[in-house]
Amino acid sequence: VNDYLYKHVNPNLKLVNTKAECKYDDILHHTQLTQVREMKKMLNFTPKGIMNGSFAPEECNPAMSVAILVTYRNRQSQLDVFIPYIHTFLRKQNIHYKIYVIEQQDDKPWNKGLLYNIGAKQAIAEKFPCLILHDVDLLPLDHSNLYVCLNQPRHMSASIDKFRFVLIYNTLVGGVLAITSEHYKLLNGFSNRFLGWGGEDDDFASRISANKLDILRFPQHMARYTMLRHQQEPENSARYAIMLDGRRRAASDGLGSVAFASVGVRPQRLYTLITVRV
Ligand code: NGS
Repeated sequence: VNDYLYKHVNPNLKLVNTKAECKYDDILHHTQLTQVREMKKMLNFTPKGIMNGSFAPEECNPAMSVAILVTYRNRQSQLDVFIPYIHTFLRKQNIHYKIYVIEQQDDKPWNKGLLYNIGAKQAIAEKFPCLILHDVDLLPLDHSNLYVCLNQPRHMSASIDKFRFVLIYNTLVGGVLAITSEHYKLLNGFSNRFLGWGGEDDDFASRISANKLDILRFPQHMARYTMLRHQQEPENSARYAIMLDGRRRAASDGLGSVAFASVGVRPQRLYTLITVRV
């Protein structure tokens, strides 16, 4: 971004004076600095107080219990950053939370909606009233971005460095989304039919509006995230066609109709792993 700024400065508009050039690095890289600070803390990371991916504050009664659902396949290096980072972040938020990593363990097309439905079923069976659907490549930068559910679904990652901290479209719910278990059930969860990258979140957004729910957001400066770089799953070329009859399908395709070859639940210290074969 800095290079971009310098290259595109119009020399004719420059003020002629003796002052030094303004520097933008500190401003532009502010979040990166935050990230570096957090990364340093991660190096000293200890799993104190965490069991099966779950943590509750000792000194007070948390107002909310939250299940963090992280869909995942084949990105070990990101998981290695995400898990200590998010525990470090969440342990300061005075909430009771539990992290579930839902891993698709086959080479079939990526089915994120199905993975979320399977994770949600487990979290709901364990009586979590609030679900936070979380991409493994997004790290929250602002401690004011509380990981709790509100009375309407809340899109938490409205401001991502990859998109220069701008919300790319109003109905976006992908990235990080907080939704009560009640609302998740009301919407019949995600469609299970989106195979490959893209569209399942937009289909979920249309379920939200079909059920007359809103999408809430905190102010941009509280909703900033940095995105870890990675290769994207292959695009789903059929996604627009599937979205077209989304509303008609919503009742028959979702949380109530998950189908899979096998599911296993394996508690580990830092997260509960749910393995899925589609
Ligand atoms: C839209 C996709 C969404 C996706 C969003 C942001 O175009 O699934 O981009 O993607 N919708 C369709 O493809 C229909 S991102 O660049 O953050 O990976 O979430």
